[in-house]
Amino acid sequence: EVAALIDLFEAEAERDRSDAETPDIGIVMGSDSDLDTMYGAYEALTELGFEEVTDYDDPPESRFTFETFVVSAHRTPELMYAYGETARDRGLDVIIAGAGGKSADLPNMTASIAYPLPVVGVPVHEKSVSSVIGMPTGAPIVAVDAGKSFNAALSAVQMLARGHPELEARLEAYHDDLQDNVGAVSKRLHE
Ligand code: RP5
Repeated sequence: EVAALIDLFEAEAERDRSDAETPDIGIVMGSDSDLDTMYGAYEALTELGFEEVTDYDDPPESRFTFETFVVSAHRTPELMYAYGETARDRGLDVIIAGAGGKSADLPNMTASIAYPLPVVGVPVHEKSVSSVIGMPTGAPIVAVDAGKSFNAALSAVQMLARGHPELEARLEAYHDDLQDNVGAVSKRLHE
C-alpha cells in the first residue's frame, strides 16, 4: 500500500497537467486517530467550495480542490519524504499537516522537505504544540493552536487567495457571515 502511494505521487509529479486539474491543498495527518481533529480542515474547505480529489484520473468539477492522506513520520518515513518531495510538481500550493502525541514530527518534517511550499501545522494535542512549532532558524512552519484544523484550512486558503480573487471573495463572505452571527447574538441579548 505504501509503495503504491509512493508510485502514485511520483507518477502524478511527472504528469503534465494544468493548475485547474491538480489538487491545490494537501491535508496529511500522522494517524487515522487524528481524523476527528483534522475534520475541521475538511469542513472549512468544503464550506469554501473546495472538493476532494479521490480519483486522480477523474478530478472533481470544482476549480479548487484538496486531497487527504494519512502519512506517518515514524511508521512511513519514505511516504512522508515522497509526499513532501513531489508536492510542488504535483501542483499543490499549500499543505496542511497535523500530528499528535509528543513526537508530532509530520508537520515540521513535511515543512522541511516540501520547502519552499508553505506548510500549516496542526498540533492535534496540547502536548504536540512544541514539536510542531519548534523549528530552527531558516526552517519555517506556520502553525495554528492545538486542534484548530478549521483555522489551518482558512490560513491555507488565505495563502492561495491573493492569486485567485474568487477565493478572496469567498473568504470575505465567510467573514461577513461570522460578523452577522455575532451581531445577531448581541441583538438577541438586548431584546
Ligand atoms: C502521532 O501519534 C499521530 O499523529 C497521532 O496523533 C499519535 C498517535 O497515533 P496512533 O497511535 O493513534 O496511531 O504520530
